[in-house]
Amino acid sequence: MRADIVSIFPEYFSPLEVSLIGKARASGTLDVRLHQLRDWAHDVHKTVDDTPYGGGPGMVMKPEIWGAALDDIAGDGSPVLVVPTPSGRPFTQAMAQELAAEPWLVFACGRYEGIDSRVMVEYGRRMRVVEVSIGDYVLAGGEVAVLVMIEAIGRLLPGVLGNANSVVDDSFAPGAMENLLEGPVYTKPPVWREHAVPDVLLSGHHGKVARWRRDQALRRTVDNRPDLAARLTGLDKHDRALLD
Ligand code: 6GU
Repeated sequence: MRADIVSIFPEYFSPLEVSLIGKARASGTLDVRLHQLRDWAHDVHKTVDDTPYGGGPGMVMKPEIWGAALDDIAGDGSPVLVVPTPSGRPFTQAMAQELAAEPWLVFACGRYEGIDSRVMVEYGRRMRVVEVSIGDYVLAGGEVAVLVMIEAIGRLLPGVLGNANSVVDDSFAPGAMENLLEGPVYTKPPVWREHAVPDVLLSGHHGKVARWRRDQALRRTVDNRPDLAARLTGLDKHDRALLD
C-alpha cells in the first residue's frame, strides 16, 4: 500500500518510523510519503489559511493550496482521499478493513477550522473522498487521527502481523467476536502482591478456559460498552443470565 500524508506538521509522523509500522515500511509492505503543504504556498509567508466566509471564529484552509498539492500528488491516479475531521463518518474496524484493501490512500490533514469544502467536492469528481472522525471529541488537527488510522490499517496489511496475533479475533472485527470486547489477560508469576491469577487459567481445561474468557468478555462489554452489548447476537441462556 502507498500512503501519502499532506500536513503543515509532517514532523508529527515520526512515530511511523518505529515498531510494527516502521517494520512494514522497511519491508516495502507500506510506502509512506510525507508532504509539507506549505511547499505548495507561494506567497512570502507560505500562507495556507484565511478567514471564513460568513464570519465566525478561526481560519479555514485555502482551496488553491490544497488543489495544487493534491493535483501534484495524485497526478492521473485514483487514490482514496481520506480527510480527517470531527464531522466525518466514524472510523471503525470495518472501515480500517475496507481501507486496508486499497492500494493507495492520500490523507489530507486539516488544521484550524478545516479545509474549504470545495476541495472535497472537486476531488469527489475524480476519486473516492471519505471524511473520517476517530471519535466524539475535538483534536487541534487531523495529524493524530491519521496516526491512529494508519496504525489500525497498517496492522491489517498482509504479512504485518504474525499468525500469533491473528486479526480475526480482534475486538470489533466483523464475525463471531463482533461487538465483544476482549477480557483480562495474565502472565507469570501466578501470584503477584497477593493477587492470584484465576485458577481456571492454570487448570489446563481448554473448554473451561474458553467459556471463562467468553464470560469475562461479555461482562466487560456490558460494564464498559452497554451500546455494544445491546447489539450482541447469538447469546445463549448462560450468556443472558450473566447480563442480568
Ligand atoms: Cl479526524 N480530526 C480532528 N481535528 N478532530 C477529531 C477527529 C479528527 N476525530 C475526532 N476528533
